Amino acid sequence: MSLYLGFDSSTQSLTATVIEVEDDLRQPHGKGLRRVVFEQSLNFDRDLPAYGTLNGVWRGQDPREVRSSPIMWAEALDRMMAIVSGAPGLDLAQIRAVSGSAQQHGSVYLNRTAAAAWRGLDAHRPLVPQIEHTFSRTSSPVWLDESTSAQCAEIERALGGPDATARLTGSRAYERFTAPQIRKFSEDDPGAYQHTARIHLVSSYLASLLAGADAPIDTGDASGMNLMDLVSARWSEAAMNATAPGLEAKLPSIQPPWTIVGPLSTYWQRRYGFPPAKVVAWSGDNPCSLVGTGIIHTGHVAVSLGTSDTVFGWTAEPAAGASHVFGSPTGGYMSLVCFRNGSLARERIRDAYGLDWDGFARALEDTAPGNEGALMLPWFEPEITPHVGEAGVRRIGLDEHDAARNVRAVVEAQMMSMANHSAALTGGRTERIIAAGGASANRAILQVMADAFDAEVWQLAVGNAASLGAALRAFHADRLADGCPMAWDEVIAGFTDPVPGSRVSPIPSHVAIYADLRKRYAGIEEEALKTISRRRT
Ligand code: XUL
Repeated sequence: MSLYLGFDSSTQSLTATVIEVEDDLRQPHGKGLRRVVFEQSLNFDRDLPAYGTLNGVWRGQDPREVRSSPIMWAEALDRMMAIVSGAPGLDLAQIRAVSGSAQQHGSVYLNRTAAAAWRGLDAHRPLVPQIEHTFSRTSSPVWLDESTSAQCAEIERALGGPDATARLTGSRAYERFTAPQIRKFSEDDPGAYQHTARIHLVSSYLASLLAGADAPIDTGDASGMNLMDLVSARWSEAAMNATAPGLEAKLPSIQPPWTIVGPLSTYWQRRYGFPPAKVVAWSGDNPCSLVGTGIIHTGHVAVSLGTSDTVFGWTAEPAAGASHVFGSPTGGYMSLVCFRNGSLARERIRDAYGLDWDGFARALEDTAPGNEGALMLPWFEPEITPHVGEAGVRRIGLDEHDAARNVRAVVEAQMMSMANHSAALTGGRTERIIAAGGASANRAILQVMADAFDAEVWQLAVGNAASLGAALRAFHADRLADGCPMAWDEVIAGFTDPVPGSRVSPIPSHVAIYADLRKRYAGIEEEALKTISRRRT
């Protein structure tokens, strides 16, 4: 029996998942016992209140600036390792490998003392006091940050425009991506930038803490930076030059997602009794979710309904039209479209009309598909897809006082927008959708999804696809390192099957309504975008 530990350091919480895999190598792979034996989360606002975050982040005077605390993430990791070590029935000695997932794009700025501090951690003292002096910047910009539009424009100009930037790095320059954030930091605080010896992503920073050594950035998370040449999987000279001076020396190396960084450092072994398990490179939450939702072939996509909503799929080649192309942890590419007004927008509507989630679902059930022509553009916050720089909700034929129709309008808008903007991921032939994330428990929402996409929707059995994906990546890398590589189908078997009987099928009469309405929605969206850009120029 082997255990694998996966983490997910997301915007609002840190989750740990432990999977158990029966080691009977006489059994064909995938046939032995496989199960999740531990899953627990720490919520940053609730469980680490001293850091004063709201929904896991700090907002600056300029509301476009959104940051968080790398020290808080470290404290959460320390606390979670203590919790895992004390979990009843978990035989720590059986843990063979550990990996993790982290919110993408966020960056951690370290001074010259960091590497030595990680190497020399004293198991008799907690982690935080030993690392709090290792930062050249004590806050980390995260993916919700929208403050770098000027830097995006400059980087795109230097790289030959948005399309050329997307061809080179997998995405055009986006405000939340790491390169524009690094550029802004180097301009706003050149002294602190100069004193930065290392810039890590959230993923590689936490892997470094576990291994007590400077961890690489994996190809999956590196492709969310606007800095990696997507095809060669190396840092791009041109992108680094377009970003900030002297950057190359500050970046860790890029390595494949199955790289073993080293054993768990003696800090974790002596303090909590962990074995010297392999630390496998961490990756971004989206690449990890691709594995954790079992999306390893084309034609299937996952829709993750979280703080942001994302639609993603696996493609052998970068998909034209995807807003982002990342390296997939399974080889090939992960194409993803990200919508910022996900749970955020659903919660705004729920709260504005004093509903709970049951009331929200009832409102959906009580209203007709198509909402009698009423539409909403749900840009409660600036939107990533389509790019909308300034928040502003638009209601078309929709009475603001009509709670039920506003509920339907926000969900229909989200599903139609996702279906329209993700068509390139499957060439318009989506066979199956795996629904993940908190709101996927709501079958009324899934019915709108099935109808708007004209595809079967299945619910995912596990709670946290990203930390499960991280545990599965640890399993895969461990077998590979031990000379018994496994195909990915075998790695995920028994872990990522959807909930039996959870299928939500599209209803043909509804599909017909949405086929028309999706065109109308696209037209209204296009008109709104024109007024926004006219106002800007
Ligand atoms: C993807 C994105 C988010 C974050 C946070 O590009 O910004 O999905 O990874 O989950």
